Amino acid sequence: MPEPAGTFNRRELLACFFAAAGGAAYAQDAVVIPGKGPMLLHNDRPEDLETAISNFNTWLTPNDVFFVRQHIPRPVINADTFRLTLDGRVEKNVVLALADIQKLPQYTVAATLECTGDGRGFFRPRVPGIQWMRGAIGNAEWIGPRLSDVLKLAGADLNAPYVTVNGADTGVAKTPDFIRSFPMHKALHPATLLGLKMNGQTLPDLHGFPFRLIVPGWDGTSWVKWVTNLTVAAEPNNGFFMNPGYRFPKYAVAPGMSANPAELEVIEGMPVKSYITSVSDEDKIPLKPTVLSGIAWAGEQRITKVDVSTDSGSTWQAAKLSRQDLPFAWRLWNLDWTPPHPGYYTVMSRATDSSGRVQPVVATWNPSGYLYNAIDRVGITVETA
Ligand SMILES: Nc1nc2c(c(=O)[nH]1)N[C@H]1C(S)=C(S)[C@@H](COP(=O)(O)O)O[C@H]1N2
Ligand SMILES: [Mo]
Repeated sequence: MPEPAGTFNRRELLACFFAAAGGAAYAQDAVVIPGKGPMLLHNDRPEDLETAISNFNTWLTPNDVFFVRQHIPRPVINADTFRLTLDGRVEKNVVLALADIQKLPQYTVAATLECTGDGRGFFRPRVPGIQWMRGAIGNAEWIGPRLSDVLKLAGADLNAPYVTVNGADTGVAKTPDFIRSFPMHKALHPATLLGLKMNGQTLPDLHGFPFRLIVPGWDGTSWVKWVTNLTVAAEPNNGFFMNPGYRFPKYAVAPGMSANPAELEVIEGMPVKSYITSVSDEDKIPLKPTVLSGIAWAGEQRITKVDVSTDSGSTWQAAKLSRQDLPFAWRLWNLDWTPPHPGYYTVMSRATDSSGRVQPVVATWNPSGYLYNAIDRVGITVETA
């Protein structure tokens, strides 16, 4: 059996281990999750699985190594009896089966899905919660009908301000039901889908079979899996996962301090961010010409530039960006580099987007550890061949 964490570097593993020592459920032994390849295990019930950085060298992230995030145990789904109910501000309540969703015109959207807590493990002081490092993210091609076409089947009031979405998982013990609301303008966006397929395959159970929301450019929390209810509403849902969950301070708070609840805002579009993926911490590479490469993304914006430094940020060089430049999907970048001499190097990547946002040197600390997006940094040793 493959070592599930074998492709993680020591820093990532240690962070995970220390997080586990802090109380989170963590199995030391390899657990094989059906349908998944080697992943870093944060929790096994429900499954919270992180992708190893070495899987980010391709534009599409294969389904079997795509990260998984669940708050409550995964529902048991029977495709034949699964139903989606549309209600609230609609002409008539409608109950739909999988076949009804399959009959609608199908669209393909490539989009990066990133958990709001991706990179939480980097925040200092530490923040409670899953200590994701770089791997709570992936890029996939999603296929399904537009959410707007689904809403129209019930004669939804498209001027209503919100759509509330519930999935088949229900609350257990102290964890409430996972319900999210989002503004009608995003629900009606042509790239917002009810996804049936992921990278050409039927949506896997772990990723929301029979269908999940695809909300390009927005944080993973909005991408509700196993959707059972769409409610057209005048007000956003006020359950735990909308308030106080998944909110970000309007004004930055001092690290370690709490935020004023009245100044917490719902998270929507994601920030600008990049990773170095061709090398990881503690790698040793030979003294010869090499190619540094990685990925960059920016929520609802486009990536316009990635700068790379091989001297701890003293000087920067523009990397080459892949020609493939689609909204909502990450872009690959690379830079030819000939190390001038042997020794230790700190390699950094810094992305800029179409709205002028640039990755910060220090990510904005916040009490829930969301939206970590500091300049990426990897320490490697160049050895005389
Ligand atoms: N029904 C339901 N949908 C959900 C969740 C959940 O717990 N239940 N988790 C959300 C969060 S926080 C994230 S980051 C993404 C993760 O999607 P993935 O597991 O397909 O990678 O699903 C979202 N959709
Ligand atoms: Mo998430």
